[in-house]
Amino acid sequence: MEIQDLKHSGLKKWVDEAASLMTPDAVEVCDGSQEEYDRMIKLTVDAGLATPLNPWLLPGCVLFRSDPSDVARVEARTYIASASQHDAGPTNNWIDPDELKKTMTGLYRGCMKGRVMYVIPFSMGPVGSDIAKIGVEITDSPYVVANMHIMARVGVNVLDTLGAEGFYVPCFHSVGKPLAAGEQDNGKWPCAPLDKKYISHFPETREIWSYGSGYGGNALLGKKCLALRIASVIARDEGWLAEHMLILKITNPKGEVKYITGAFPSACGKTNLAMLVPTLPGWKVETVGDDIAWMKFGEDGRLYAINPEAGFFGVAPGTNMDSNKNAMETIRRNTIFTNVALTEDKTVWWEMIGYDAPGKLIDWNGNEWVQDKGDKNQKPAAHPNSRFTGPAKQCPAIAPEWEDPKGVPISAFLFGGRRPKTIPLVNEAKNWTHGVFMGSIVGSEVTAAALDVKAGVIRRDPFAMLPFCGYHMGDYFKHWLSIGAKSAPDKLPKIFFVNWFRKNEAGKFIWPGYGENSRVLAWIFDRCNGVTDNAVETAIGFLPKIEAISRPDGVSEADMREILKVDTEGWKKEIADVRENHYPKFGAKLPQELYSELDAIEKRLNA
Ligand code: OXD
Ligand code: MN
Repeated sequence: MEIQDLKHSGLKKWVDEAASLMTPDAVEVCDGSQEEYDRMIKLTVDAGLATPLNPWLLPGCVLFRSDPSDVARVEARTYIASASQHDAGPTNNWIDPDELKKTMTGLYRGCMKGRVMYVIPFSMGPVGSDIAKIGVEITDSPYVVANMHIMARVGVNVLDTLGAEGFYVPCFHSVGKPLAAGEQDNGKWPCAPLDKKYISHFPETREIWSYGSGYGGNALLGKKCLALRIASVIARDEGWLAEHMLILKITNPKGEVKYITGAFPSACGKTNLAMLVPTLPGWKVETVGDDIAWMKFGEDGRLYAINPEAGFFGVAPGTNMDSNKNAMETIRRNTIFTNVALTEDKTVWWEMIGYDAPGKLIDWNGNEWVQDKGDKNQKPAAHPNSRFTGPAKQCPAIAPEWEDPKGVPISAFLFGGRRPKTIPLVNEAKNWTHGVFMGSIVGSEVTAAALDVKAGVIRRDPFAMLPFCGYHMGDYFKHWLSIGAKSAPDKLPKIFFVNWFRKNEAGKFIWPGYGENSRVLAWIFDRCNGVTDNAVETAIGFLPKIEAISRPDGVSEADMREILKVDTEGWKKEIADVRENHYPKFGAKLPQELYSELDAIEKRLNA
């Protein structure tokens, strides 16, 4: 399809202007077809950027190795360029939008020389759903086109839905590496140096401008940029929720169904929870989404959620048949792997895949790598943030209604993080405001290996949205409180705090996690079903009675008492930390209701 075939005059003008600024050799409007996907992959293989994998063992799969400077989201180069700095808040990077556009226009000038400009019309959410939104990404990366085919709904039907005047989020993307006459990528992942990378959001005008990175959330602009940072602003303005949440469907032995969403900071097992295989007999968990949920009120006053994405962009290391069988089965075909290791028979390997490295590998840097279990300092073969991009429809646990345009009615919200101490296995909020308080103090333990901070430090990541909220987090808390006022308490989801990561004195996990978490989900299910004799009311919320959660092998009654008690001293420290270090960050925008919750819990703990 050509530019002149575009029926939306605003879109056509925008594409024309982008082409004059970025001066690509050609412009192509993407149609989302299999032919197009195959052509994109062939282009990258021919450019030496991709390796086709073994067609017998991993049909339709391909491996990319990115540049070592381009392996993850770059939060330090991510900007919320609202008109006023105050609106971006203290937790976002800010540059004046006019100044930022000037700088980036300079970078964009001529940036696609020697390349093709692809125009990708995409829908986040089932095409035509009232909750879905349309975006159009302009990119010079065939890798991005192929990934967007999997992660979003791409194609002509999106343009038909957009019509001549519909609303879309314009998204610019360039890898920032023009090619001179005759020059080719020749096996070198194209990107710009770190200090030239920009992942910019203009919340008032709903625009995204990305430059210099070809990787993940920096480049697949439907995901974190549109579905979270820009959508969170639209949701605030329109009275709905755009959240960093998985969506799961759970069915009890009687065949009753509930839908639950959950927000956990990155690397706390959201994808694993969304695809969990229950150990509790008779229970079933199915997947609706693993990373993002958009929720709007239905006419019945309940919140309905859709998964705006169409694929999973999951972290490979640690994914194995025990931790996530459904993910492993999803990625057996038609999957793009990035920065994992390559085996001699052209399959993939990563740390904690469940078996030793089979022979000589090529690591994510393209070097030969032989596993040496004696060498504790051996560099990993797969980058710790190496990824698979796999189609959601290939997941054996995908719920049949995952693409229902109406969404699914949500009964519970879970919040959680890695907390070795204090926070119990599960705790139900007393009411909506108390639940918002719990979401606002979400934190997770970081390890010294991952970040340059002391091991054991808890990093607060409210609602798991810290890197993804497109406006001031104090206003975001206020928005959550206002959502609670829009419906009757019995229509709103109940709110729970969960913690699979409690450790004993010896530093060992007390709770086995993974499929055993179904025992906790069963208790949550019953609470949502109106069961009341399975809980006790405490200073911090409703805790399960000890016998209300059945014990997995290896967990003693004393263990259960430990992880289901109110650790009064620990909670007093928690409250003090929130009061002294966390809430003051948000200044006058921190809603008074949350300080009142803090006072009330403190009073109850001291009673
Ligand atoms: C992700 C993240 O990639 O949260 O989903 O970092
Ligand atoms: Mn995420």
